Amino acid sequence: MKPKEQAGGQQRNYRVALLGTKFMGKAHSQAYRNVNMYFADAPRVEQVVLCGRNPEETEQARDAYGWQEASTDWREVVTRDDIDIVDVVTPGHMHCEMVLAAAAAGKDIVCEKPLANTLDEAERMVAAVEAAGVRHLIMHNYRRVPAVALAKRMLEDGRIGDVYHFRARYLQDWALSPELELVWRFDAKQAGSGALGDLGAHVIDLGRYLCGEISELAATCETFIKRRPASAGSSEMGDVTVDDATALCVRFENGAIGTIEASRFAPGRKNHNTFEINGSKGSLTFDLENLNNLRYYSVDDAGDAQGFREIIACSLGKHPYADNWWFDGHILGYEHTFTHTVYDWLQALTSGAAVHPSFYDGLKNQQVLDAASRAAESRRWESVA
Ligand code: SOE
Repeated sequence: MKPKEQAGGQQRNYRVALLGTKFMGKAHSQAYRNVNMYFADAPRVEQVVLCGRNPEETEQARDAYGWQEASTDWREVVTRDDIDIVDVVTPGHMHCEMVLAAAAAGKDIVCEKPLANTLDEAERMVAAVEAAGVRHLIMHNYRRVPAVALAKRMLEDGRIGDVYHFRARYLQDWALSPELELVWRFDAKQAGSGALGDLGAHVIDLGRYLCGEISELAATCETFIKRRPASAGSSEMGDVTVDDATALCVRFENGAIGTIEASRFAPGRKNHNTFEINGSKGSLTFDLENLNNLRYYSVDDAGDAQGFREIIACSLGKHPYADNWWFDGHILGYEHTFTHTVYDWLQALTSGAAVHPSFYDGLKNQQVLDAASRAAESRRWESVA
């Protein structure tokens, strides 16, 4: 659906409804709020309505995040004529129903990762947006860390040569305490999976984005704390029904091989999304906990100066998105990646250019997640297709 036209056919604005108010609601809200301040050529964004479950909490979030209206009725909101974009940031078990409703209403759609809780849901979501002819984006924001976008550019320029390895880990440690209650992320009905879908989906997307499609994999997973308090401080216990950690061995269609790990049980690793790519002409390493930097090794560096270079990827005129922020070395953060993604999304909506990552990427990601679950069960190599 095209936004309201301004006299003379100019693009007027994109009116957004955001479904979800928690962590991702805040991250996406700041992107809509900031994109026009930092990206002068971005189409105008109007934060029209924020949807949540609890009226008081949703009203507080509306006020804090800068939305015009608050609602607890997402079904009504997605049908409104004054909404162009629906952005779904709720827990995974709500993604499918919300996306199907927004697609039926002809809205362009953003959805948080992973796309769905099951492969079947992901397939239905892709079919729905295709039938509706709407545009769609999955918020794999780490593609638009400037250092990651630089890695992509260097790979495309051939500076790393033929890729041999993609070695990635996404490690956190917030689930270590057995006292932590059964939040929704420990419930397969709400989250689909645990570390695999929450963290693994990110590194799978980076692997696909930087190295190509994954053809087959072996997997193992573990739930280290199998029962947790049903609610904070409760003596009643309940079952954890998702993985606390998953490890994959993967083969790419282009012949590269790799390992992918996702864990919430790595003490000291707070948001350690890291990869290393080794190729015929060099290597790249990245660590989200040091997200402005990309480390690069070139086989062409001669003599006693050979070694990994530390690139601070936020220099004007050199690095992706850098010209829209500050001067060289005035580093960026986690939230900027959402603003970059929203900017590129709005530009694509306006120009009609391809969006990445789209729900097609989300479906491919879901196929890898599904293969990983099958492989962990079968203890055999499983093909992804
Ligand atoms: C998990 O703690 C989490 O919030 C993920 O769900 C997000 O996708 C990631 O960006 C940060 O960590």
